[in-house]
Amino acid sequence: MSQSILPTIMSGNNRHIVLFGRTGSGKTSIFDQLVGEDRLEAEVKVGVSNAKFNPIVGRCRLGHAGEVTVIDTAGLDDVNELGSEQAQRTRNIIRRADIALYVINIQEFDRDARAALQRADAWMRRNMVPYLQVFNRCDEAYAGDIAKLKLEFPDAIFISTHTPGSVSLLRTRLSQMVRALAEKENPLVPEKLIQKGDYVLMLVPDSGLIHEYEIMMELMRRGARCVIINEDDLEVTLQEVPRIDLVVAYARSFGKVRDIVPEDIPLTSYSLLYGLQGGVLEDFIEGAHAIGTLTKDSHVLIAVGDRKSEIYKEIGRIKIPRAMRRLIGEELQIDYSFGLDLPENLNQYDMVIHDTDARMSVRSVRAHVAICKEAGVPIANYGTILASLAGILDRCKQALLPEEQESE
Ligand SMILES: Nc1nc2c(ncn2[C@@H]2O[C@H](COP(=O)(O)OP(=O)(O)OP(=O)(O)O)[C@@H](O)[C@H]2O)c(=O)[nH]1
Ligand SMILES: [Mg+2]
Repeated sequence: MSQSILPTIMSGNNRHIVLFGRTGSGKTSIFDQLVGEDRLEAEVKVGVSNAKFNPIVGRCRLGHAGEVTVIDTAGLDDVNELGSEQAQRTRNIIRRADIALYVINIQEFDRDARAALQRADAWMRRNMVPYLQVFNRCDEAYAGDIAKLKLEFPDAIFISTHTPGSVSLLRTRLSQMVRALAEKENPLVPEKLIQKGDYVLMLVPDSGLIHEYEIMMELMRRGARCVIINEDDLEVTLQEVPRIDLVVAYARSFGKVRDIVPEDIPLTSYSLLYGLQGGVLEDFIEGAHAIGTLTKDSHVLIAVGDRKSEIYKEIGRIKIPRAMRRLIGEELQIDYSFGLDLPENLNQYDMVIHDTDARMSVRSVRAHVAICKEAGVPIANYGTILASLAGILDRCKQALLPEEQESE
């Protein structure tokens, strides 16, 4: 599969379930049964039915949990396998998954396979991917062995693709897992940020609402009253409207807005709200603090999802580099990466700044945060960097993550 197909299959709002595991464990057999029964669309068969090098994608309906995307990957004998492009690609797919299935051939569950499972387990936890251990080929195993393993791995599922009905057990389990994900999801507007009847001032550009619309609708659903204005009208509106409980601005206008909006009115941005929803805002805030450690010899990477996006052209290309060089030194080296994958050589950077692209799924953003954490490189997004450059990072943090809430 060419790299360019990956973004297509890995974006979109469907939940993604990835099958991975050692060679011959039965991933493709499980994939065929999950997808085959209720196939809604033929998979992207680029390498023609060969998952050796190409992930294969299909869709499957999981009862109440709705439609999910299922991805079959090539055998990966050890999740920590280095050096191979295929292993790297598989890891990147797993990192973006909502749920991963680690498929184990129960017949070959020897010491070596156990050690591989432990490494996979540690890796999955580090990358924050919910996963399920699937012991396959149980038709060939002794009942006593299965019973022992069930005690040892109480959360695992034991199936066989050769036994009719076995995969429906897996479907049921997956459906539960998918529904549990939805329950854990953060709301787009945090519970305590606004109350019914609050007045929210929303700054929007002349070009009209696009992603702001989603936040506005969420505010309205929660009973807030939204006043939508152009940035130039901020000062006069603040005087005319008797009460404002929240201001949602563009992070790029923080520099202007911070002096106009009184300190006691919470101030935030669209990108900060999206970061909070994705569960990565705290990481981004921590990453943005690293600005204070940069010197003129530092090396910064701006990771951009879509090089054609207006936000990148305005913020990533011009505004942030200019402001950072003014602060740190003209010599500050800034590189760019494009697309869904971060470059391999992350270690050489002192900081990664993540593009705010609403088309990039929460899954991808989380994966990037996990990858940077693993590499020990601070990662921020446009919103937190712009807040930091405007000197209001703490103020923005206080609005969305007030101290007293953290201990709850
Ligand atoms: N007895 C038995 N054989 C199975 C079962 N599931 C899969 N197999 C067989 O195991 C072999 C490998 O299965 P695949 O589904 O291709 O395994 P895979 O994990 O996709 O293999 P790679 O893609 O090469 O890593 C095939 O011959 C399958 O027919 C099972 O539940 N019981
Ligand atoms: Mg296969």
